[in-house]
Amino acid sequence: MAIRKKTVCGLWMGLACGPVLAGGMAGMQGMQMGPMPSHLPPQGQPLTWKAVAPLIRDSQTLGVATDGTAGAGTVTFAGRKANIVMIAVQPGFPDQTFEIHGRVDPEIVVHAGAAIRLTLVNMDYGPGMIHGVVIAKLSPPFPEMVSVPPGARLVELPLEMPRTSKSLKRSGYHVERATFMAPMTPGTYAYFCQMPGHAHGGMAGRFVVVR
Ligand SMILES: [Cu+2]
Repeated sequence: MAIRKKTVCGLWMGLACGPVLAGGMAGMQGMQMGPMPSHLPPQGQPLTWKAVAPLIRDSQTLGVATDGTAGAGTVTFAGRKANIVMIAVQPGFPDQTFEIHGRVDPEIVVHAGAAIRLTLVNMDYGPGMIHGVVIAKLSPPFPEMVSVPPGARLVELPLEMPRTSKSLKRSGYHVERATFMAPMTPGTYAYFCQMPGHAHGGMAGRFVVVR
């Protein structure tokens, strides 16, 4: 794990659950939070490997992944409902990245007006390896501190603590999820981690809404 990341996260450890990092909670107002499945504990409590394993499998199977000529490929969610499961730093993948279908920071494609359930599993390990995700009408390059203009945010999953142990199967994992509607107007948005420095360091990708 990169020293730079540890430094950044360590500095901001005290803001782990702070809502202000990506521009405040204004975008959360009116957002519907999806209920957690009944077999999972309440949000904020780490999940066992047994509980989180189906989510990791969903991340690798839901949607259709394609490889482009450049970049990390695309994962397309067809239809009017999309169940998107993102992993923050899946073991074996680079630091400060999101994984879906085993692709690093892929472009995500959804349909205009689709009902989306977005889930983030933090699989990173180590002091301060805290991650969240915001989807907003922004485009790179991202500064160290990303500011989201009012009205630009589609959804925000709060920052989640790292996994609790080096041992994958003995560890506890934090999971957050939310439901939201994709915009009715096609366009290109961005998803990114709101931890200071992470989007700047590459923890970001394109979120494309198509008709
Ligand atoms: Cu992050």
